[in-house]
Amino acid sequence: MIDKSKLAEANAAHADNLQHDYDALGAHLARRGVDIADVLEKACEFAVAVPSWGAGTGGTRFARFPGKSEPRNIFEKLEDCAVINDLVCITGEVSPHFPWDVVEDMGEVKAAADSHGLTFGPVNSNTFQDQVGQAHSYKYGSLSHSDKSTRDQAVAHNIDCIEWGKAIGSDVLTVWVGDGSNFAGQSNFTRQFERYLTSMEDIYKALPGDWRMFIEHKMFEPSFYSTVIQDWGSNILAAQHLGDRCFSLVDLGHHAPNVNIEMIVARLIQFEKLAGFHFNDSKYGDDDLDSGSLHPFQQFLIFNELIDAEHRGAKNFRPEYMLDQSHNMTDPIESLATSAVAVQRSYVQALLINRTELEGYQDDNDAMMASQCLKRAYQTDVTPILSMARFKAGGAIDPVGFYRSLNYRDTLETKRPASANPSSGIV
Ligand code: LRH
Ligand code: MN
Ligand code: MN
Repeated sequence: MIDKSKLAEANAAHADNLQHDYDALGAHLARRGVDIADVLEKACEFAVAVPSWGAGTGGTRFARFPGKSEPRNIFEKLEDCAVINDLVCITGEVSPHFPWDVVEDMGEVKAAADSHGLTFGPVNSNTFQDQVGQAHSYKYGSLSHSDKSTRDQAVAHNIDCIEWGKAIGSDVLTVWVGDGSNFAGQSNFTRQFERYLTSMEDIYKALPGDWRMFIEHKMFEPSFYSTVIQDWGSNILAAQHLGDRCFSLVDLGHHAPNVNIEMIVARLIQFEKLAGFHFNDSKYGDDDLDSGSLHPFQQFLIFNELIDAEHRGAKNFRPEYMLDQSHNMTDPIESLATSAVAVQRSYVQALLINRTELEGYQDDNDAMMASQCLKRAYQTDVTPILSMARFKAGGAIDPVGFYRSLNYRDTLETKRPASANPSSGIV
C-alpha cells in the first residue's frame, strides 16, 4: 500500500541519528550486562493483531463523526490494516468481527488479505446487536436469554463464525456477550449463567480440533446492573467448565478503575487459562483509548508477568495479543500504529528487567530494591530499539510523520465517498 521509494527517502533523513541513538543505548545497556542485539531480535519478533473494527472511526452511543475516506467494508479495512503494517511491521494479523466483516464469498476476503501480506487472527462473534432480518432480538440477551429459540440463534451465529473463520485461516473464536440486566431482580444470576454455559457447551462442541475458544469478560455495558461474564472469576469458571481449549481473554478496558490487572494475568497464567489480550487504555471504563496512552506502567507490569511466565516455561502459555480500540478523535491508522508500538515498547522494557536480581530482592523481602529493579527497566527509553526494529523490517522510522506525508486519506476521497452508516464497526 505504501510507496517504498518514498519510505526509503523518509527513512534516510532519520537513519544517521537513529544509528547514533541506538549505539548510545547499546553502550548503556552493555554496562548493565544486556546485549542490545538480543533485545532487538526479540523486538523484531514481537507482533500484535489489529481489530478490523478499529480501522473505522468509532463512536459513542451519542454521536459518530465519520472520518475522511474511512473504510466501508472489510476489503477497505484490510487496505488500511496493510498501511498500518507497512508502517510498523508488527501488525501482520487482523482480527475480524462477524457479521460486520462477512461477505458472500469469504475466499475473496482471504485472497485480499494474502495480497496485502496479512493473515487473520481470532474471529469475534457478535450477539450484542440485532442484525437486519434476524428472527429473535438480543434486547434481553443472547447466549443466556430466557428464550431457547433466541439462545439457539446465538449459538448458530457463533458456529457460523467458526465456518467463516475457517475460510480465512483463523483458528480462534472469541466470544463476548453483553448479556446481563439493568434492574436488581430482573434476572436470576444462577439460572442465567447456567443457560450461558449450556449455550457455550454447544459452541465448544462445534470447534474444530485445532481451534481454541476465548471468553472475554466485561464488568458492565451494555448491561448496567449485572453482566453474565462480568469479571475474570466468572470467566475462568466458564473456561474451566468448558474444557482444555477454552481460555480467558483480558480486555484491559473491561475492569473497574484501579483493579490490579497484572495480578489477574498472573492468576490466569498459573491456572493455564490465559487466552491473551485486547489492549487499549481507559480512565473510567471501556473507553477504548489508545494503548499505553494513559497507563503505560500498568501495561509494562502486565508484560513483566508475561515475560516471567515465558522465563519459567509456564505450561499452556500461548497468549494472543490484539488491540481493541475504537474511538472518534484520531485517524485510526495513526492511532493503531502508535498503539501497536506502545505495546511493543512495554514488551521491550519488560525484557530489560533483571529477573535474577528481582527474584533475589523478592526472596529477601527488599521491597525498595525490588521496586527499583522494575523501575530501572521501565525508565529506560527503548525508542531506538523500536525504531531500529521497524527500520530493519522495512517499516518507517517515524511512522506517523511519514504517514502524514502521504496524504493517504486525501488520495482516497473519490474512491471512498463518505457513507452515513458504513458497516465498519461500532456506530
Ligand atoms: C466489547 C468489546 C468486545 C467486542 C468489541 C467490539 O466492549 O471489547 O471485544 O467484540 O468490543
Ligand atoms: Mn474487547
Ligand atoms: Mn470493549
